[in-house]
Amino acid sequence: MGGGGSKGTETQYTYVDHSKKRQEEERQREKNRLENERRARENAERQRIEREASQAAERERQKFIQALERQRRAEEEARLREELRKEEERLMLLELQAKSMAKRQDLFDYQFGSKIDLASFRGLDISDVDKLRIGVFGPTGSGKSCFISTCERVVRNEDKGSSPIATSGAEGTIVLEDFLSEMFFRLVDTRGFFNYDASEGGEFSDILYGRLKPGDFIRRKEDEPEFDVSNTDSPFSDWIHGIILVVKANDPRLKQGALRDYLNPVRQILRPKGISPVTVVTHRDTLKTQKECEDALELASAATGSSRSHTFFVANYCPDNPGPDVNTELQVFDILHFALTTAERYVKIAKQQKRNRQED
Ligand SMILES: Nc1nc2c(ncn2[C@@H]2O[C@H](COP(=O)(O)OP(=O)(O)O)[C@@H](O)[C@H]2O)c(=O)[nH]1
Ligand SMILES: [Mg+2]
Repeated sequence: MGGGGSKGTETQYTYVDHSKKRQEEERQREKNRLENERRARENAERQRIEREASQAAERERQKFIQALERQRRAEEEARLREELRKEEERLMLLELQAKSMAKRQDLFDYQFGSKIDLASFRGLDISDVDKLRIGVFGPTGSGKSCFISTCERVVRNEDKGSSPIATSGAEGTIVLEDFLSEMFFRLVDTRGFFNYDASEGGEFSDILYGRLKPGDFIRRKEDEPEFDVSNTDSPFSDWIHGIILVVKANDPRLKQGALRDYLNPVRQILRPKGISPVTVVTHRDTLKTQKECEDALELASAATGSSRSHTFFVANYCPDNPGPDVNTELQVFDILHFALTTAERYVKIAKQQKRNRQED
């Protein structure tokens, strides 16, 4: 049974050894796998480097954009600050200009007695006070004419004054002249008292009591006699009622105390009369430090006998300060206010003295 039919078809097996080939294939696969892994790693690494580089570039770009933005904002803030500063400056200037305009109007509206209270003149005859004359005295070249011219421009709000200003250092004023005659007060320009001596003492009194009149030549020893100064007293309104003494901030005699000696006779004449002078210090622009400025005011006050509260700097309009300048305007209005106040006080004293004499 079984096997009979298959007797003739015996299966034959041939043994073929494939193991070497398989090993080889296996090795190749492993090599390929490793190669692929290596490539993948390299790729990943390259991508990582590229990613990091692009991230760094992006960070740099962002930094740059932020820096630009910061700069733009800083510039914008600076521009706004500057605009604000300019606007504040403009508003401040407007405020000062309004103040100056109001003071100018006050000066035009000025009525005698408004500074020290008209009531204090009760019982005194002031009917002849139809003007106040403020004499402007000081050494030649101190800036008297320049100061008067500055006052004219400030009061009239004009571009030009009319007082003759020395340009060569020589004496520019040889006549006694009233300026701002349209106002209740006038400023009287005088010849400089450079070499003050006894004859000038007489001249000073002649001016104070109105014996020297506007337009009169002030006679000096070296001049030809022009006219005789009468010794009779002139009307009260022709007297000098207030005094402004002008000194130069950089006058060397200020430091040496020589100006104090030089002005001593002026102080001696003014004190018993009851005229307290207002002092104006010019040429402030020639001083450099705050200390120099304070010293100049102190020395000027000592030289003229004005109290410190009646001693002022003024920046005269001159080639170095052509103006108009609102600060100069306010300085001038301040000075004129004090000059008018002291003039009213002097009128009161003079009128009281007159009444006392009459009562005696
Ligand atoms: N730098 C400067 N120069 C001034 C000032 N005031 C006056 N001056 C000049 O000083 C010189 C004498 O001025 P002036 O008014 O004629 O003197 P006065 O002799 O007292 O009448 C002129 O050249 C003016 O321009 C000032 O405040 N600063
Ligand atoms: Mg002069």
